[in-house]
Amino acid sequence: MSEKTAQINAGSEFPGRVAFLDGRGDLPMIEVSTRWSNAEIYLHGAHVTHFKRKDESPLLFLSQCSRFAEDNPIRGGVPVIFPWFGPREGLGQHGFARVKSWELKEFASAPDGSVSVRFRLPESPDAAAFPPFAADYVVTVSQSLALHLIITNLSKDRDFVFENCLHTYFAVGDVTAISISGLQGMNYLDKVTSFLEKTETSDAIRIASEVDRIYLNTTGTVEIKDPRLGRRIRIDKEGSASTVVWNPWVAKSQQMSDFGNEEYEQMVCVESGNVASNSLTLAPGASSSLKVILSSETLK
Ligand code: TA6
Repeated sequence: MSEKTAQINAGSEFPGRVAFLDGRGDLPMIEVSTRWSNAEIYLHGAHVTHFKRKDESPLLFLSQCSRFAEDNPIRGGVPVIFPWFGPREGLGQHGFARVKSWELKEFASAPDGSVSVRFRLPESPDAAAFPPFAADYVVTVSQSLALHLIITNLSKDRDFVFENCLHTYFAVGDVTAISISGLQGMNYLDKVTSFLEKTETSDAIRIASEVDRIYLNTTGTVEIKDPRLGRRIRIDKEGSASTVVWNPWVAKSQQMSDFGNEEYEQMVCVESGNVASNSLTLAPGASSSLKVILSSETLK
């Protein structure tokens, strides 16, 4: 496929650029450039794999060992987890949305120069067990990265029960030096200790071993302070009651063939969604909206 570049809003002061390219594994990829930042999004999983502000290092971690192939999830960036989170008897982990090729519906640039790209999950046999639904995903690239997942229950008579999660992999300078705030006092299920329920006592969570926690009933902003890269990452969200914090550490890293053995040192997942006891039930015709805004600033 040749490069097709659409100069959108040619008349506006800050034209945004959207380019259609052959990405890794020859998977179709959209490159978005704005006056502040650039991003890369694969139709495969509607997967944002790269976001970088002009004055900073990349915000998202992408494994050097990631596969870029149909039916395989991409390791890094922002996997879209839907319609279930975690394992499910006889089915793949973390739903099927992340391994499907989404349809590009439209892209547009706002007068300020931010660029939005909308995707729709095509119908698939994998969804047979669920009521009919529509899944739309809008990625907006500007000074920050905004991600908006809209699920609509198209059934006339069945409730739609599902989980969703934007499983963001953040790039960090040294995972042992970062601290995560905004979850103090929240209850969480600790997957490392067989989902034992615990309460977070710290407002500066540190990573010094495998961490895999589902924080429940938490709707607030979470921040990652990264002294090595000299920045604070801010995760604002709407329509999300769960936050998942994950770092595979040493042993799990060695078990993952699409992840480097030392890469755990450069990443942390802080994920926003509705999982476990926070799963959603949509009445016929109803819609849910999960919105996450990822931004960063230099540490003073
Ligand atoms: O979100 C954390 C988690 O559920 C971990 O338990 C770990 O399995 C991670 O997701 C990655 O899952 P994946 O299926 O992408 O290997």
